[in-house]
Amino acid sequence: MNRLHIILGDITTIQTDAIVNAANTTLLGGGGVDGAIHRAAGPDLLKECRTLHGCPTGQAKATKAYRLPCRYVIHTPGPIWRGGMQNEDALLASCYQNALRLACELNCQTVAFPSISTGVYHFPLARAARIAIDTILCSLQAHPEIHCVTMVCFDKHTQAAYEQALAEKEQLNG
Ligand code: AR6
Repeated sequence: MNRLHIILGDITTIQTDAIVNAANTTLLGGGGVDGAIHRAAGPDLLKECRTLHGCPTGQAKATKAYRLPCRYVIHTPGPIWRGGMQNEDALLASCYQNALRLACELNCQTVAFPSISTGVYHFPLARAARIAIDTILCSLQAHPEIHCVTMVCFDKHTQAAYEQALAEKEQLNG
């Protein structure tokens, strides 16, 4: 059974146990997908985020989802791209790994991710997609309790990059 799906869509509309937010380290909202999630969840999300006192890059913290059609929002600040020598690859992998570990602790069976760090944080898309796909597939093996992960891409260019990364991985594994 295929447990990783790549779709085109708006993550705020996805019915799943948890959605992941590409946050910043303050966890106090921002633009992009973070702004969309806060708008759709309503002001109580920000109230709960204030109690978390931020989150380091690559780590993850969960809140309730309020008006969103999911149970939890898992907030993870991705790395800002600074040329590739500042541990960006490992930090991006940590985001996916820690978000899925937390989802598991919260008994989530279905999780949706946006393309972390490839917007305002300018992580190169193909490189980010390969890291995301590798890390998600690896984490799914470690967590059989998670039934399915959906990568929710906001535009076709992003979707194509994730599909390409998954195809490369499948080719490699025969
Ligand atoms: N659903 C799914 N994906 C979306 C949505 C949506 N509703 N809206 C945007 N995206 P970005 P980052 C895509 O910039 O690079 C925020 O201000 C978007 O097209 O949201 O990790 C935070 O507070 C892109 O493909 O996140 C941080 O300060 C992807 O989500 C900073 O931006 C990520 O783009 C984080 O930057």
